[in-house]
Amino acid sequence: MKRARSRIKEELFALGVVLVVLVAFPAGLFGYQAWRAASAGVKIVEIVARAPEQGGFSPDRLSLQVGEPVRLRLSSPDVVHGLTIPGLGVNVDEIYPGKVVEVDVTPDKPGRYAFACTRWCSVNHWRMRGVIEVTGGSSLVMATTEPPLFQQLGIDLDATPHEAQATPSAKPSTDAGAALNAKLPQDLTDPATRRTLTPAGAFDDLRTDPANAALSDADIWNLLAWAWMKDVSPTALARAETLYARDCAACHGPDGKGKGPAGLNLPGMQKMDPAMPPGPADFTDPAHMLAASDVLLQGKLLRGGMGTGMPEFGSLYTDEEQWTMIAYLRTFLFAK
Ligand code: HEC
Ligand SMILES: [Cu+2]
Repeated sequence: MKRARSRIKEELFALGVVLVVLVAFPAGLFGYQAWRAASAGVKIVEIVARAPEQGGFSPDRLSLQVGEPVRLRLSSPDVVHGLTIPGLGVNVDEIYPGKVVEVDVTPDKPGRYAFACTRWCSVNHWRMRGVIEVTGGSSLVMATTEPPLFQQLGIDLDATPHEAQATPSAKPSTDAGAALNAKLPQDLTDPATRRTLTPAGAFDDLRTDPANAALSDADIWNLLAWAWMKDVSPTALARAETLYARDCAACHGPDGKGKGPAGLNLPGMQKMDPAMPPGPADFTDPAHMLAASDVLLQGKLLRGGMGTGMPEFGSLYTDEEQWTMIAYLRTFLFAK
């Protein structure tokens, strides 16, 4: 009898343990989360990140209020994703399947903030984008954005691609250009003007100038490499290199030759004008790249290759990041 009773006691105890594990503990956790959220007055927003074929981010459109604290709870049911919301300073490198990552944000300005996945989660990764619409506050602080340079200058991004006539026989070198100690014309020293010029056009101008008679063609190319790269800080360039690996290499290739795995069979490529390149641009092709101004390249980066599958990066990169990215693209042709 006594024995049986202690058995019952043991069983009751075990049942108690099971109940605590099954009910009380999760309830406590849940309650804790809710309490924590409520205590901070934080609005919880769940965002599930799935590979684009499975729907990408859901939701991919969010509406938030200026000054409203929000806790984003990010999760993934499939593979590792990342999240960047550049306008709100949010960067999450890893959203592991089965784990929840929390980030707190309080938008302080109204506007449209693009967000994107930062990991090559599938060949369609570059489609994985979303937008946060922030309203409220004073509409006076709404950022007034100037139209991009290519629009101000009336440059047609889709004009027939031109090819440079003269191209360097070896990779121009910035160091060799600097070592020449030559005086650059004003339009090459002023970044705003230089961005509107093509390296090939600048070559023709310098070559026909009698003042440069003593310089070889290679010297002039070296001088131009230096003119294009001298104002770019190594730190900014290193940042662009990271962004390139994250956002561009899958299509344009780590070596810039345009043969990245995600660049093959892009939707819309077949339907493209036969005059267009058959895939992502080859940044190592001198005839093509030296005939493009920085403004043109930035324009394409801002707008994306319509119908070609190249996404736009205007909403993800700051102005400075855009220009240093273009400078980084030049390093595929201009060596140290
Ligand atoms: C999904 C694939 C894809 C991704 C990702 C991608 N591109 Fe492209 N890109 C293309 C394709 C395709 C073209 C060619 C069509 C065109 O010229 O518009 C192109 C063209 C360009 C051009 C125009 C070149 C020219 O000579 O006209 C630039 C500049 C460029 N990409 C830069 C970038 C940068 C920088 C990134 C990363 C931030 C990037 N691209 C990411 C597919 C991609
Ligand atoms: Cu992704």
